[in-house]
Amino acid sequence: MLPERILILGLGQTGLSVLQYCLQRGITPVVMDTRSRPPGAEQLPDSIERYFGELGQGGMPLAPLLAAELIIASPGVPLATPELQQALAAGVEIIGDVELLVRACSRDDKQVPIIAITGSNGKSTVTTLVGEMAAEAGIKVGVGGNIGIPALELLTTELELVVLELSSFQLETTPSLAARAATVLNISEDHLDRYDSLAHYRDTKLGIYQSAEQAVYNREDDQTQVPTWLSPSAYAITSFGLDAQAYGRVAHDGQLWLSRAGQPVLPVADLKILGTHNQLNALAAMALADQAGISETAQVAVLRRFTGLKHRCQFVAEKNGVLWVNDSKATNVGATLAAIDGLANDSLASEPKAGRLWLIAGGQGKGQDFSPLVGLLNDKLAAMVCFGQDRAQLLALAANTHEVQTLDEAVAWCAAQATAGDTVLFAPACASLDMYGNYQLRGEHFISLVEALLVEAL
Ligand code: UMA
Ligand code: ADP
Repeated sequence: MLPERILILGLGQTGLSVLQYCLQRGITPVVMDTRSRPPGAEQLPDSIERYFGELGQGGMPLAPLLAAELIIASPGVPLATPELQQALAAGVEIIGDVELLVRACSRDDKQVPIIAITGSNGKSTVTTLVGEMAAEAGIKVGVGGNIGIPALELLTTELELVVLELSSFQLETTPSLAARAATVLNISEDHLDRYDSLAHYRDTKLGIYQSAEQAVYNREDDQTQVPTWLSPSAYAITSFGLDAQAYGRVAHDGQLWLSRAGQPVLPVADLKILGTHNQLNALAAMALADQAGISETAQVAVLRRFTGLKHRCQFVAEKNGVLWVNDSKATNVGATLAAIDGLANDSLASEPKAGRLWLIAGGQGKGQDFSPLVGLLNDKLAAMVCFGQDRAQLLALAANTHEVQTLDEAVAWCAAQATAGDTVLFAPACASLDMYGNYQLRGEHFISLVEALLVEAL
């Protein structure tokens, strides 16, 4: 049951979905957003009381927050915001949209199991794989969350399974999550502009295991294990990794296979997604799918055909023997490292690549430590071309860096340097928001620049 006095904090995609949810239940909420023209404002009925723009000391007016019984906060608004802390201290409940979905999925008369996926990288890939596996098995599945579909849009009367990609932001405001199976895929630096330390960011992600029936961790990354403060003995725990245990890999018939409990399931060579990080993604998806009762036949069918999501190590073109790859979704250093590892096992090119690798990087660094890129600059990269807001931090890493102002200049510079056999990888290790609306628009821009090179060549 929802209370009468609800305040939706943050409009945008999430706020709009919460608004619909409230209106459908006969409740007229108040809406607040610190942006003076938040996306979706034009869709608000005139009858809705609203507070837009930076009205209070820290951007939010306190009185409407304190007048609410329940605040439903968008993921872009940190729970640590002082006004929200004051509201909490005054006894106001604060939750997110995912919490509302979780409550709707755990009604006495209808329980819908939830598969919950977080991690620094690979979330969308694994979420999509599990969703497609469920659909292949004939299960009525809703797939959403941070992947770009607000959680409440998944609610239908026929729903049999929910697969949720959850960000650390969403986990901050989802206290009742009790997933059928939950995983933390990996932890590497990200969002340090919102969290005061890597430990704080990691612990927020580990909260996904809270009350899960099955925890699924990554044997290659100790930071993903169920921590002592969550009492690991209370959980059924399994794991995925590159050795032969649990969900892993075994040699069989002269090839390497993905395996379950040492039994071969699918030759690694049959996967169309590249790199060891994607083998880990596939294994995580198998572990989660098993918990959702999805048959091995359905799992294998999807793993055999899945070619990957757009903007993740996506082949764009091969021009004059130079391979151009769009990995705009590499918004942190961990993803960029994985992309380069994936290209080392490259089967995108028509010929095996022995040439040089040129990396285009830059954007908003989100407080990350870029030093893990130094080893690459020394050993694997011909050069890194740096653009965007935090390019100075990247340029300072090594001598083989080159400064440009825009992505247009970066592509033109690489086109002038690269010769047959080389690869140009756009894996920025940064968020796009300094210059683009989102990573998709940034990736589309890169693709259009590469396509323009092809036209010039005609
Ligand atoms: N904002 C304000 N003032 C407000 C409210 C929001 O300035 O009062 C800002 C936020 O700081 C942020 C932007 O507005 O910069 C958008 O925030 P939002 O909470 O309104 O976002 P939505 O449009 O509702 O989209 C959110 C997720 N966005 C964020 O977590 C920032 C989307 O994830 C998610 O797909 C969507 O809900 C549906 O669930 C995006 C994302 O960048 C893709 N996620 C981060 C990531 O993947 O790294 C966590
Ligand atoms: P997320 O939803 O967590 O951002 P995606 O599946 O969209 O994850 O992939 C984002 C980026 O991370 C891409 O650049 C991709 O190449 C890289 N990536 C995917 N899976 C992994 C993984 N398991 N470990 C490290 N990087 C990964």
